[in-house]
Amino acid sequence: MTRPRILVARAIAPATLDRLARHFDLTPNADDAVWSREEFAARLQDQDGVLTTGSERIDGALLAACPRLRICANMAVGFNNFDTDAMSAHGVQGTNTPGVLTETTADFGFALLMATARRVTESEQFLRSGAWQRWRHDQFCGTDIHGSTLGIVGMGRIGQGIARRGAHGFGMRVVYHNRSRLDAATEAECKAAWLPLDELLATADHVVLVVPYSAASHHLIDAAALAKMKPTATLVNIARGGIVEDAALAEALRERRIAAAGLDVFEGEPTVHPGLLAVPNVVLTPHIASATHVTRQAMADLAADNLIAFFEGKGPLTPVNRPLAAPEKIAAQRTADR
Ligand code: 8YV
Repeated sequence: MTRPRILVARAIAPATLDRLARHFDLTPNADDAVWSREEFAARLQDQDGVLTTGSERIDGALLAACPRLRICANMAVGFNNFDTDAMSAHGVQGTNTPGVLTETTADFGFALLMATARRVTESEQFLRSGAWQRWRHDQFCGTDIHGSTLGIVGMGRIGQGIARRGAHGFGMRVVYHNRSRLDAATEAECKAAWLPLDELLATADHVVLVVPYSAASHHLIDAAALAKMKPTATLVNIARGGIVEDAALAEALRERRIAAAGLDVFEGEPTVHPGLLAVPNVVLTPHIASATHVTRQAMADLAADNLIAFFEGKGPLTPVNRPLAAPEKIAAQRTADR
């Protein structure tokens, strides 16, 4: 029996590569080389599956060029890099890595919130520059976390983790906005109350974005939304670039229309809007919310588990689409299974 051929698009944990190599004819990207879209498509030509990260775009054009491909296992909970409709139409399964990064990402959301509200990186830069001469009563005064109102936009697993930290750890009043309301028991556990977005923006001392990226959430936080926030408020984005209109945010920060922002994700990352680099009242991190050793290993493992389960015929563990039956893929599966 020939083994399925799997491409790993980026460097990942060696232990996971070893495990994958026991099941598949594996092509890793050991050097973490940067591939153009064309090169990626060329490398995918003869592959049955691919392990992607959030950086590889899988769309109709790519799938049309890779007829053998049957599964894309994303090592990320977000899967806005997948055109799931095109994948379904091409009979390609998509999977993601929910659950394993929830608490780690919620921890980081809180770290970024605290660093932003209490001006941690701005004051460190001041110290490192040698500018610190003496104590001042108003030096780097920020905004309190404890006892303040936390507004969470997007109340999935990670949003709920942030709510629990805020309500139970810091005595915050928690309000949230989500397409659908949580059930009463989850609201009670998170001590969180649903609000319309406009009201949340006007009420919250700290707004944390954890909503998935989609056409509906593109530029959800634009100049008009920022204008609704308190001038003392902080904004934290650990969701996706593109949910915030970075140019509008840079202007709002420069004009102190909101107090500060903490950003782990950016429109067009790794490029960062120059207006954000120019203002002091923003904490900037390079998309690291899930970056702990344990969690990145768990994400790689779950992506691998999805590939293994799929090719063992057990079905994917954490699917993100329902592929339509594609006769040529089924024929390919039968051939591979022989
Ligand atoms: C990943 C993420 O680090 O899981 C997600 O959706 O944004 C991050 O945890 C990134 O997408 C790499 O795959």
